Amino acid sequence: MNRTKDTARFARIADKVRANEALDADDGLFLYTYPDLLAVGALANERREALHGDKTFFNVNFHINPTNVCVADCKFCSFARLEPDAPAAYTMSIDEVKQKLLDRMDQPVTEIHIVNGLHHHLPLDYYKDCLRELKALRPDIHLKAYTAVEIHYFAEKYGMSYTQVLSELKEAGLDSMPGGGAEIFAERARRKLCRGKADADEWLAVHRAAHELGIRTNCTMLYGTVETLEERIDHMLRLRDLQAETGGFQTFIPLAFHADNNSLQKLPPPTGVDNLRTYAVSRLMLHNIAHIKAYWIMIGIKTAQISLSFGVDDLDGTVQEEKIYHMAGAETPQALSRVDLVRLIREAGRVAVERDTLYNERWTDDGEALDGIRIDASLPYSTQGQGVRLNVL
Ligand code: V47
Repeated sequence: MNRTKDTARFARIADKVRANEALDADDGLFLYTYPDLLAVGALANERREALHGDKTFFNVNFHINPTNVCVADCKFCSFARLEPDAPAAYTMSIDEVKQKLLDRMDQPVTEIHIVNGLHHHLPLDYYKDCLRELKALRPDIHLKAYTAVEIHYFAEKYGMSYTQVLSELKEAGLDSMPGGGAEIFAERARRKLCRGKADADEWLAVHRAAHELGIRTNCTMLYGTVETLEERIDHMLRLRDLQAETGGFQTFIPLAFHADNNSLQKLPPPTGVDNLRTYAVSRLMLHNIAHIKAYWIMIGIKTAQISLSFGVDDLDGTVQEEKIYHMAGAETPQALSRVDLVRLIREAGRVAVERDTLYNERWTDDGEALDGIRIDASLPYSTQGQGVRLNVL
């Protein structure tokens, strides 16, 4: 390796980043293989600070997965059950879905994240009723619901266009969409991972249709399975192209593969270096997407905290009742309180900002108390409200 030449190439890329120019695929691959991880991280951090300063966003949310019954046999998935009567398959009634919110009516929740398996038989009304009934209970709550893969499935199953499905769901209460189901766009890898479900063009077309209806969406990339670095960069570039067209993506969330209880169990998990580098490269490649989120549930609290110096500006939220990753072996807690999140962010030298789903700022850490609770940075986080004190969410 020619170090002098490499340093000069890195400096040229840094100039492009500082001028907010789009990096190309070769630049992305270079950043993925450049030996000085901290230099790549520092460049991503520079970009993060140019966009957001020290602000680090989180929200108060929880997840509902109304059914895990799914026709798709994705090799990386530990959550789905392929038949409605398979062991551990479940489908909640609308009343059970409502109960999830009724159990939390005293919490300052601003968002519910709703994702399902692709159920064989449920009518579209089931998905609309979920939204309608939750909105009836808490009209102010933001419903971030249904992935592009679900919308594509509904469109095929009920003979509707993406726009028709999305319009009906919007009318029933859908406010925005999560970024799941993107996996990795490259056809070669997708065939091995999730043959038969929405392909890259279909996933992107659903998001385009959502953006045209004014529905903001997130985007993700599942990494650490069978994909190459070239395929990761290709994935980012396809997202960047759609963003240039519509501007509808809010945040990009790299998702590190978890191998327990699925058919890819033999794969080693992504390393700490790979995780941090992927956050940094994402920040640098996706210059037109405002936020990079580290989903602490999946990456672990420790790496999530460090990622705040590698391009990340968002830690998702309190979460509560996560199933998809915990069934795949995630060892993180089921929830973090607001106090925990603020302390983790403060300790990383950043300023915690509680946001709503659309990144309107609701509360900014001024070093003082949060809702009357003194945030004590000298206590280990587990002592101060780690999921057990959900009343202080
Ligand atoms: O689409 C499933 C991934 C996604 C595994 O939009 C796995 O705010 C790793 O999209 N190992 C669902 N990854 C989660 C998701 C998400 C999460 C948090 C916030 C948002 C948002 C979106 O999780 C799936 C798939 O790509 N996934 N199984 C696994 N074993």
